[in-house]
Amino acid sequence: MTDNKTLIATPEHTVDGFVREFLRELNFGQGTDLARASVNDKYLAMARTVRHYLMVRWLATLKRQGELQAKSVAYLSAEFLLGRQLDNALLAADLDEVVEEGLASLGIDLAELREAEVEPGLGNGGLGRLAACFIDSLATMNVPSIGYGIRYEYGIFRQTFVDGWQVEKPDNWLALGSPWEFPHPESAVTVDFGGHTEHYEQDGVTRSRWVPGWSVLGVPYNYMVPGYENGRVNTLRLWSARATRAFDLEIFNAGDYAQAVRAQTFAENISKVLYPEDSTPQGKELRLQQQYFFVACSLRDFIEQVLPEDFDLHKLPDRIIFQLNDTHPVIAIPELMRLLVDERGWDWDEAWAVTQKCFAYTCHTLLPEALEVWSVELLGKLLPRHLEIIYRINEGFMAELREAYPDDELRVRRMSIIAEYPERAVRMAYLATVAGSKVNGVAALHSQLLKDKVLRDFSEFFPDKFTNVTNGITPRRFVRLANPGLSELITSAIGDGWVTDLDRLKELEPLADDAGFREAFRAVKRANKLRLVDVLAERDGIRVDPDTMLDVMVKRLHEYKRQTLKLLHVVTLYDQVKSGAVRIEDITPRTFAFGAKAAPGYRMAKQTIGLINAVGRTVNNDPALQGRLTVAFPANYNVTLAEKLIPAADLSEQISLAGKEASGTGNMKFALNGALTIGTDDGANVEIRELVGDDNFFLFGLLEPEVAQIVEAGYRPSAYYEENRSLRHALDLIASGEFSGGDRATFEPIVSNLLSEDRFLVLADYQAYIDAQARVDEAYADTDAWTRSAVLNVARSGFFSSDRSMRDYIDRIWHTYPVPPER
Ligand code: 9GP
Repeated sequence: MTDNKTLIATPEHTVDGFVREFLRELNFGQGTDLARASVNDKYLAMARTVRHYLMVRWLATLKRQGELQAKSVAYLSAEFLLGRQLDNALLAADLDEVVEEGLASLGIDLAELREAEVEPGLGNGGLGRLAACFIDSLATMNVPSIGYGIRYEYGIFRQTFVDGWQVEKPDNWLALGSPWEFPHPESAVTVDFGGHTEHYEQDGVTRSRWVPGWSVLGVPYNYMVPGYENGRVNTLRLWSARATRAFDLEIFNAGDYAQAVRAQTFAENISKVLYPEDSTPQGKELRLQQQYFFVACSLRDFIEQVLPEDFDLHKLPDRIIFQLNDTHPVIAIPELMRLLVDERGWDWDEAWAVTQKCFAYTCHTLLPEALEVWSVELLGKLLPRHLEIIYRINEGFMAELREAYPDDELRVRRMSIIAEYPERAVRMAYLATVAGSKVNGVAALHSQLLKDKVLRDFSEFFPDKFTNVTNGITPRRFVRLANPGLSELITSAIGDGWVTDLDRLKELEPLADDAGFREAFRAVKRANKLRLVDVLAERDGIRVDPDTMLDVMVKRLHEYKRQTLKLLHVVTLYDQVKSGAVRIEDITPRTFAFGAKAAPGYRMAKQTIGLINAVGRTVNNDPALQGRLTVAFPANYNVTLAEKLIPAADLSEQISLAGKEASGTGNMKFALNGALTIGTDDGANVEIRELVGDDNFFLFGLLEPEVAQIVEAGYRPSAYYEENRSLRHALDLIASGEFSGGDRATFEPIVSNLLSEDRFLVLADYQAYIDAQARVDEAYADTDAWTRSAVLNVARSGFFSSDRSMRDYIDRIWHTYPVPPER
């Protein structure tokens, strides 16, 4: 498969081969020798060496893709939350043993070098991690595809706690260099902004052109996306913003050095930092710049670099489908129209026909406030031609609607891409729905609610556009790598085919009744807990007792996810013991582990973090509770920590208010690693419960239609407070200053919000949750039955592989075909 004349062969897959290559990298790449090398030197040299083993596959993949010109998927996503790269690369190249042995022969500990890798935090949470799982599956399944996104110089902030309050620190992940990226400044693309539009006559037709006000350069950085042991390496291309030369030279020549530097900073700001969601309005303009920046680069790249020079763009839908990951990349739609109509001189209608076939849109939310809108004023200022194009798309759409609903002007206005109130604004989800070939939700319930509620008018008008693809997670990272003990156990029982065919986990079902297997399964869980105990001690100075039930809630901090509900459970237990209502010996020893970042501008979420830490301080320092109840809240939850926490968990908390969590993916990771779920009937919990069975899932809480009814009837949270004694005690305890050194003001906003508004019905679900937790305690007491349920969770969760999600996208939306590499 290699071209002998121009390709250097892959280094020998032996310990000696690796050591030779590693030392060469250390000497020639890092410019040092073994005696002098720092840990970072060794890490960088090792990572580059590992890269060499994948290089030939990467080049071969690109060559074959170029020759075959098969239809590709371009996954456009503002976030790719990759996690550490080293282990994934070692796994893909089947190199871990060789590298470990080779390094050991030089007196180097692979484990130490692993810790030198800084995780690229280029995403906020589930949405970005999903994108990373999807590109892993696409590579493993040999699907021609490319991921396009932004190379943020600073990823999601590093969370620290000061007196229990969240303090954000910059995530300077590139400070010591990243060995996994390949910059290509020579292939930079120019992206324009601002200015005005002009209209002119040509051959009797009015045409438009954009006269931009300023430009920046987009420099591509390529990352390898290796398939699992299949000889394929796909590409993730992330764009970094630079000042154009013309831009700064002009000013520089005029002698204003400071201004030239300012201009450069201004341009480079575009890819400077990942925006935490719910951020302040000041960030909005920059965010729109980021969105347009990366899709403009990506479309240009695909059309001008990936496609052959003479390609007839009328056939574009045969070569590409751009999957829009949420609304962030939706501005790509008017951009493609502009490229075809203004730059290539096409008719509007022929451009529209092609564009409609090139995009599909995934919606990831049910919260109306999370559906992006851009004010017409801002869009007009930054992208004047795109605004005109959006108006024209809307005109055509409105005309169609008026024809379909001649007597229903209200409906027509409701469906307009342009909102009139509270300000004139473009509704990006509507634009994506009108222009996209398909619209999908990310779990069965979510897709149904999109059709019935959020986009109801649209699903009536375009009944065939709407579909579902339930999310998934990659079993390579989240089982095979994160849980080596479980992986070995599974493989010893059913062989290793499950890594790429997760449905095969079903073969484990009979083993749930095998006492020996259950014993081995428990031993794995315990080893994972001991591993976590070490990690938390080392990383955070937190002590965890491995003999307690590990009850975990890790996810972004948001009111709808209801971290407060879990906290009320902790406070209730504390209250019961302190008041003597329950004897400490009668409480199941539990460690309550939290992991969550709050968006810096989201006050209630930050308050909740403060409260979790305050309750934790009190509970952990109370001698009466020692060893029975512990709160562990390590700061800066990220993918690397998730990989240690999830395999150790006994109980997975998925307790969002029904109808609010689009899917969740953490819920899938826990089930696959043998934790039982306590959860509401929400998002993908619904499908998890259906598959693992009612007996192996602790369901509680209001159902989505009940929530709607209660809200409609006028929800009064204080009524629950008045009627429920233990709830009243828990809230009163928080309000009394018990957890804040007697200061009643500190957590007053949380309590008063719960009592007066409680938008996510925490109080309404409180008793059901407490009762379900009592069922958990009861079940946990029967160790064997609990293990049986845990094994069944693993055996029945194969559906949640992101490989299956990819198959569903291919069948329902993309209609592409795998192209296996030449062997
Ligand atoms: O909140 C959803 C989460 O439920 C889902 O699992 C994830 C991936 O589909 O997307 C999240 N959505 C966002 O982060 C923003 O829409």
